[in-house]
Amino acid sequence: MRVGVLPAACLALLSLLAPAGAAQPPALSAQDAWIRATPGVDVAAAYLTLHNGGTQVVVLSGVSSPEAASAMLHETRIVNGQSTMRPHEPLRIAPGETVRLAPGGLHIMLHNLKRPLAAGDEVPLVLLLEGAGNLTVMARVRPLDGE
Ligand SMILES: [Cu+2]
Repeated sequence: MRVGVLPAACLALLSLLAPAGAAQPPALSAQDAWIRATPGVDVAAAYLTLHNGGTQVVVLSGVSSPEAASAMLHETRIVNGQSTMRPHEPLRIAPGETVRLAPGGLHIMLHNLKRPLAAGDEVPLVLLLEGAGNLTVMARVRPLDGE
């Protein structure tokens, strides 16, 4: 009797594809997300303030954006008087901690933007939280001479 096998297999597959569900809302909140757009290049840096209002450590394990082919967390450092950037993932945020991503420090680097960004545009940033799903934040594009 092989007849019953296929539907059972399909059901098993469906349950695998179903969302994990029942995930608690992330304790992480994000504020003041903005992007510094530089005309003529297809990379941009995004900044925001993250706050962990929960009782557990939140780990930001990655970032993506539908507007960019790739995105990652970067850290700017001064090495031998020169500003360099390097990947910084994952980012651990302790309970009650506020982490500010700001020019000269941590930032989200967007690579291979799919379109030129103009001041006032809103770009979604998807923060991947380890074991806690995603948090999508809208970042507003500021003009280059803005703050
Ligand atoms: Cu960078």
